[in-house]
Amino acid sequence: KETQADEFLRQHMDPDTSKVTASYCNTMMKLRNVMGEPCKPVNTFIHEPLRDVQAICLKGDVPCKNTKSDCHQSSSKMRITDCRLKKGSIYPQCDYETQQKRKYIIVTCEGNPYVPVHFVGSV
Ligand code: UM3
Repeated sequence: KETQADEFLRQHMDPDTSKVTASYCNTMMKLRNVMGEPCKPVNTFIHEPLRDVQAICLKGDVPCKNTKSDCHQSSSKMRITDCRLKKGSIYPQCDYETQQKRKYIIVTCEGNPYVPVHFVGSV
């Protein structure tokens, strides 16, 4: 069974990509099987080395907006791509807008080893 840590890798990690094209999100959301039903409204891919993303868990505690999880914010800006579902897009034709950004990212971490399990957002 896929662990939450593995699910994070599948849904959010793409370290080897630096430049993305307009079709990146439509390709990746399918390839990584992220679309869900209904279409997942927002999903972010991170283009940084895995060790740098895992390191976020070890420092940078920040308050979470929801109650119980432990949130951690990156100490530097990271290269990310936000995939946003276009208006009127209906499953299974999930059509995504691709937006490349450099922002601080916030993740929740769990387990031993203590690793990212959810992407919370970027600031
Ligand atoms: N989400 C992103 N990027 C954002 C905001 C939200 O990927 O900027 C995803 C993360 C969550 C989901 O999925 O939206 C609900 O917040 P996850 O828990 O599977 O990572």
